[in-house]
Amino acid sequence: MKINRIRLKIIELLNQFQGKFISGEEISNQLNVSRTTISNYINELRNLGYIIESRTKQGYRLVKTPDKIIPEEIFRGLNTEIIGQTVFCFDTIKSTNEKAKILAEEEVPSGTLVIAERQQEGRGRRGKKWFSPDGGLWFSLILRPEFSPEKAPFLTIIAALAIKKVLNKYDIKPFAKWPNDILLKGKKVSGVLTELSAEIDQIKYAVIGIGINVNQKKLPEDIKDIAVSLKQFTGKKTNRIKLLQEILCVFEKYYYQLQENKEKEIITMWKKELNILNKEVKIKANNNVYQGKAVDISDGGALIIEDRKGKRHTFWSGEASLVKNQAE
Ligand code: BT5
Repeated sequence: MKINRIRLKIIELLNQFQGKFISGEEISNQLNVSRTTISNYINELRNLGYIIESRTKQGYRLVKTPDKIIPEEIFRGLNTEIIGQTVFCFDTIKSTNEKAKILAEEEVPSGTLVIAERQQEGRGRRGKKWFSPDGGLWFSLILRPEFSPEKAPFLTIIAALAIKKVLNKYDIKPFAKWPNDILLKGKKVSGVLTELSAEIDQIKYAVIGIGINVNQKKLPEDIKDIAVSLKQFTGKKTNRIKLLQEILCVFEKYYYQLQENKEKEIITMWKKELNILNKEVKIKANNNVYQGKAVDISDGGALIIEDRKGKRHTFWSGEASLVKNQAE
């Protein structure tokens, strides 16, 4: 489903008249389309889950907007220039990252958002499974950055920063273990998967996949001990559309900074948000386990740890865990 101009305008008008009736005639005049077309669109909206009351002579009244991923709802109130301005919404999809890669080959604009209610084959890093049932946010952004591939690690970092900053604003203080690992009380609430199509000196496109457990009351058996949703953590339901819009907006701000070569600023922010910094960690990478203190972020965005002998190791990715007796 893509944004439809008439559907968008009708939704906007119904919202403008919040709680009041708006006549079919007025909608049809404003949109310059027939009453029958309006009536068809109203029925389509009802099928999508909108509750719209209709009364003879008075017209239509919006009673309830569904808690659904609908492109026009994402677009309304989205305060960005490029990120999310083109949207592809799906009910069920294998993986938004996979779909985004196909779309990226088809020349869709940079900033395109691919989002689904549920994924059947959601993926984590290195072929790991990402459970994506109803109630979460599962989306991918297609980007066509003009910078060189060596700056790509920052894309994961700014995604993690955006998620974390927005959750901080919601008074949920997550723990960033690694850019792809955002935790609440030691359980994973969100993950990021960045995939790249690049030549040596040029990125053709990047796909940033973001998964957030939001309103699920229960999580699948396989992950229930290691994962958590915002609903389970706060006890409250979160407006997914609003959360998404805020993340996209903050992400865009950082993305522009990256385009303007302001990596230093990003590193400074990341150092404040990366909660394993200055802690004793174990890093599993390349079939080895390294232990040491997470001491710094390199200019390129990698994690630096210092082992007991004072030797420094640089990690671009891996599995991080805190050495026991340190709070997550
Ligand atoms: C990640 O991988 O954390 C990246 C997750 C990216 C998911 C998004 S959803 C939209 C887009 N489309 C996709 O197909 N993927 C992206 P990684 O760090 O490798 O973590 C994977 C591990 O997290 C799994 O092995 C499980 O242990 C755990 N896991 C799986 N599903 C989870 C969930 N819903 N919540 C928390 N943890 C989960």
